Amino acid sequence: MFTHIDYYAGDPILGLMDKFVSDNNPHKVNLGIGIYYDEVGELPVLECVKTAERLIANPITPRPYLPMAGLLGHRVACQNLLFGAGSQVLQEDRVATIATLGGSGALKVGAEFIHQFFPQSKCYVSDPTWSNHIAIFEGCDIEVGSYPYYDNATSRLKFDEMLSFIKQLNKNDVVLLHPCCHNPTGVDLTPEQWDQVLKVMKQQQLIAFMDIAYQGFGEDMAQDAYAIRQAVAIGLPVFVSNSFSKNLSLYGERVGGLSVVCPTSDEAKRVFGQLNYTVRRIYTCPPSHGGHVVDIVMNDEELHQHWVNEVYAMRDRIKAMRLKLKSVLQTKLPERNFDYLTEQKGMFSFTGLTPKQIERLQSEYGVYLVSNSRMCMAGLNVSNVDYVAEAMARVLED
Ligand code: KET
Repeated sequence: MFTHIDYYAGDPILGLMDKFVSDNNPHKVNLGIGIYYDEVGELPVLECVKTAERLIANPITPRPYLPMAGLLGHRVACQNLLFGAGSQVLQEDRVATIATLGGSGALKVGAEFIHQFFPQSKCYVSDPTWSNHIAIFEGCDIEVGSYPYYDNATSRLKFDEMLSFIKQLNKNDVVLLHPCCHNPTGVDLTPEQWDQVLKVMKQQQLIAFMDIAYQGFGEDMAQDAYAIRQAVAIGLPVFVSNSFSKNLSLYGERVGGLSVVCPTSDEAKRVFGQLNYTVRRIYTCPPSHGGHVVDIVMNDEELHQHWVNEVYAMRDRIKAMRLKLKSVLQTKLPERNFDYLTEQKGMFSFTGLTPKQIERLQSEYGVYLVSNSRMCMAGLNVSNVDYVAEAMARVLED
């Protein structure tokens, strides 16, 4: 009965995690999946989250279904973070926001919505992008293409090509953008470049879909949302998927949000209703635990500030590891240029290592990178960075 079903080859990122866990190499280092590990290689529970957990557990309360859109406090938290508390667009009630199952859930609900209400729209993703972007949109029967983004030869942005490509797209086509900490390359646009891209998108009447999974890991909370806020400022239709997996270290709780910025508050109501209905048809409502954590941490002034500081500490530790890895590699291989390691932002660096070199890192040294050469810098720490540098230098030398 099921023999016509193909075996699933596994996910290029999640599959790597399983392989890493079963590796017996005592020196193994996981630089695959985008997870932040602390200076001793542990997955942290943020202090602000611990406080929220204590409040939730005392007393233990009943668990009713949540509204389809999730908790109001969760939704407000997403809005304030993305658009700025008290911003004009929020005052005008023009943003429809629902709580979602992580950033992935937001992408899925957003893509379903686009497929239903803009059936002619194609979606364009950066080349390269997070592989699940393509899978999620194609999974909603949307045709996916790609726009030029990263130049392997120079480790830089192909900005002019990107801009001219976007200039020839059709009305209502969707352009999926990473407002900060581009996954997988770590190469972001400058504010001036964003201004130009968004202006062209507005002229062409395109739809921006901004996927922000690393807010706070690039520059700061506001600067990382620059592209989103600028798109709103020039009146571009914007979908925003945001994730709290990384910046609240709540990966398994599946917390995120989907926001759609509309021209009027009446349209925002219509969109909000249909987003609710989309959720109802797929999973009815989000789970409550993570939503409560988000609500408590984000909407209490003191806890919120504590959280921001904790995110910036994670960001700064990653930056320090970038510097350290670069300086060790530079000493070992002075003829090569490793500037890209400190120029790229967020959790990832695109190393340009070949599939063979990546395979050797894994089998000979237990150092795991994604096959597209992406390295998660947040897996480095003072105890393993020299080992990783040595392993990289060895495979680069041969
Ligand atoms: N968007 C981007 C850009 C992203 O990197 C991830 C996760 C997500 C959305 C999903 O967020 P979540 O809230 O977990 O649903 N990326 C890492 C994990 C993964 O592949 O699922 C990664 O790239 O390693």
